[in-house]
Amino acid sequence: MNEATGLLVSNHNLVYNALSFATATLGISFVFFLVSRSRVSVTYRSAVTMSAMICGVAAYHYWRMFTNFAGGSWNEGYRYADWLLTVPLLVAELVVVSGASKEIAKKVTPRLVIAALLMIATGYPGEVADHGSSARYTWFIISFLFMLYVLYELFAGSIGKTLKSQSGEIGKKLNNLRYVLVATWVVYPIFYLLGDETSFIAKIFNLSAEQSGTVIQVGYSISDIVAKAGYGLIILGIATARSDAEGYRAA
Ligand code: RET
Repeated sequence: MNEATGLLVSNHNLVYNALSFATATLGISFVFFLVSRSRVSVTYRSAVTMSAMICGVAAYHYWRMFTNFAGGSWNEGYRYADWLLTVPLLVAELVVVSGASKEIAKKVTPRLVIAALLMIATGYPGEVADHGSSARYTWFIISFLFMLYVLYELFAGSIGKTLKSQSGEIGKKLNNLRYVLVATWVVYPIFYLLGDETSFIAKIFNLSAEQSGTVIQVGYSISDIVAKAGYGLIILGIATARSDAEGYRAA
């Protein structure tokens, strides 16, 4: 048993390593996206800048989480502060590379950003509520509805139609981007549920309170790496392909 965190040593080490790994991966991704900006034309540069911002902000928060955890304290607020800043950027950069007209982008971006903010803001009170409490499930459902709205826009709304209407290599990449977004987003509510040992899903796996606490932290950390750095790579790929197609040659 680790005296500071109350976790079994093996579980403590797993969370410690996941937080450390995420700090390093996101920190180096920040540098990578910064230096990659010149590979794309001015039109798409803001998307790559956003990837750098997302990874930089996240590296800072992971560093805070890692040092806190290593020192025996924990504040879930760091995660949510990180998501509050990064998740709206993730949806905004998708619009930049989507090929949507300026009018559509202007209309849809604020809607997507606000829905993403509300999804995170309403998830937080549930995350810190007592395990098994009705507050935990009520906030879950409210937050989930905002997530469904974002997915609706990406599949059926005007951005969804713009993404679907494009052919060739870029069309294929945009479609992949959309599916990567769905796949990386849906795992968060699943880890939220797994993190409460009284939930039906944690019971299926017979998780103890300690195992639940480990699964949620390791799960969120891995998901963040894929949803931030991995997703950023796909965005960069699309931005590069669009720049090439428009005749841009990097210096
Ligand atoms: C919460 C609370 C429970 C309900 C739902 C949630 C959704 C979280 C999501 C987070 C995405 C984070 C990303 C971070 C990457 O940088 C808040 C866990 C629906 C979708 C993509």
